[in-house]
Amino acid sequence: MDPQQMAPSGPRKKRPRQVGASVASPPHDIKFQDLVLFILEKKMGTTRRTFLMELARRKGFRVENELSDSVTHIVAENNSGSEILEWLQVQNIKASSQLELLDVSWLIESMEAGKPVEMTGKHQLVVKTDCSGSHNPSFQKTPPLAVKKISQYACQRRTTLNNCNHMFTDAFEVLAENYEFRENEIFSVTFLRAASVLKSLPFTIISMKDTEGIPCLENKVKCIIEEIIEDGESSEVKAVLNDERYQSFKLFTSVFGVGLKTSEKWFRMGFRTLSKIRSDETLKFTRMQKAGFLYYEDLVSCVTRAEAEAVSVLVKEAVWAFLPDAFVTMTGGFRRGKQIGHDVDFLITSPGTTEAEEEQLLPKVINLWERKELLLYCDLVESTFEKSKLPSRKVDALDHFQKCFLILKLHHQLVDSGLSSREEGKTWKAIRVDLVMCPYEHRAFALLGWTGSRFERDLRRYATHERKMILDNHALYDKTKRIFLKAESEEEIFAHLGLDYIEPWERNA
Ligand code: DCT
Ligand code: MG
Repeated sequence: MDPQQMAPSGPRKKRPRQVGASVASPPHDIKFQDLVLFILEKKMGTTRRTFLMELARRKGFRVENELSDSVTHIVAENNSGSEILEWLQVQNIKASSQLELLDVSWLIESMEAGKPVEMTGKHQLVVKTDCSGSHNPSFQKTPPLAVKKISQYACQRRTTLNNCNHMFTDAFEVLAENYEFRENEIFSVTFLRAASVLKSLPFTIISMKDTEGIPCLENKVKCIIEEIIEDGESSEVKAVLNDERYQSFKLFTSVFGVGLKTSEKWFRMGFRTLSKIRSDETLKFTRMQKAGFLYYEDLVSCVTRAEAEAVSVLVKEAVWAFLPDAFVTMTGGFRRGKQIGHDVDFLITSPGTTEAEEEQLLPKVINLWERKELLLYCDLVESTFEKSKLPSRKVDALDHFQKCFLILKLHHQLVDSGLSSREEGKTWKAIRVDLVMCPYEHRAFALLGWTGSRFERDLRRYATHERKMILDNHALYDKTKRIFLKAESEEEIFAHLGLDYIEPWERNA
């Protein structure tokens, strides 16, 4: 199917539907127009929150699904005023207009009374002010707050692994991948950006009203959201999942070393299964693809955190055998708190080493593993660092550090003390491991880059468009001042860019 045909051609025809109310519940009359409530899920839990929201609505209260400008009161349970403020800050919501923080006891009493009861000190949640040196902590009334706009840049949003919008983001990721397979980068990026922004939301979208004010949601994206809200699924996503080309590309690219070009070729030749490809004698495979087929089962089954930790021990042992002062940091998805990954990424750097020592480390490590018969595949890429001084303008470009792409043999007994049950016979699992060696003065930039995810690309986009700076895995260049800005830590890079610091586990955009 042509990518153009895959795109929805315009807004979907609408069915009569309640706008603004939860799709799951019938509309209720609002009796108390002056109050707009938002019930905080934190420490309360989804079930209780949903129950209270429904009950309050039935009693005539206006309860919003999300925190918006119109909200006048936040209702929370087991949270102090400071905790709510902290939560608001994490959601990127800053203080500015009038907003009250109330304990759930006020809502319960009000519902019992059938009308809002007076808000007294016992209901109002207070925020501790700075009380340094004082034995008598002073309190202030809830400060004014207002909802801050959600940024179009992922680097200005906090995106943890706690995704409340899986239903939508999974759909967008399928569509983005399909467009990528069809080399339609624009549409692919549209859906990836949409997925990224929804992952940062602290609430689940349950009506189209919830999408108001959210950036990166183009019309074609909103059509899919609307369809999922109404029907529980998207017909376009369903069609893609059943599409032969999508299924084949998905299968072919699951082999290490197989990209879009090879997949296209195999698809055109009429291949649909890996077994047919493997057994075809006319096909030529690269060394990478041969390894990909050889260890296919192991490599498609994701790397667990326990396996990643076991690999980390191996890497540290090997690196420290040659450079005892080296820093070895697990980067990639595991540094962002993920429990599984497709590989394990490590950044290695060492203060006070000569260039020659640095250059020799990865070859020595590889050699050691080869002697120990742990090396199943290795591709060492030499550093091209000196040749390019300026940060790259290409946001997707590879960096110039020396690195190696490996497949290591990880013995089961090294993982979880070998406790978990395994298939009989084979005593190890093949694991993809990437090692990057970077000069010590560039470690902060390399760490930021290799921690990922797409977040990092948005950080570069932000630097270019909002700060007239160029950021890459090596450096940050200020085009206005024409200088490189040094940084010893990731925090310093954020500060140079004028951004609030975002922790690695908040970078799962
Ligand atoms: N990276 C980079 N430059 C590249 C390739 C990758 O800076 N040319 C960064 C981005 C993410 C990080 O390195 C690790 O890459 P992956 O392992 O592909 O991603 P991941 O987030 O670790 O995901 P997974 O869990 O699938 O390994
Ligand atoms: Mg990784």
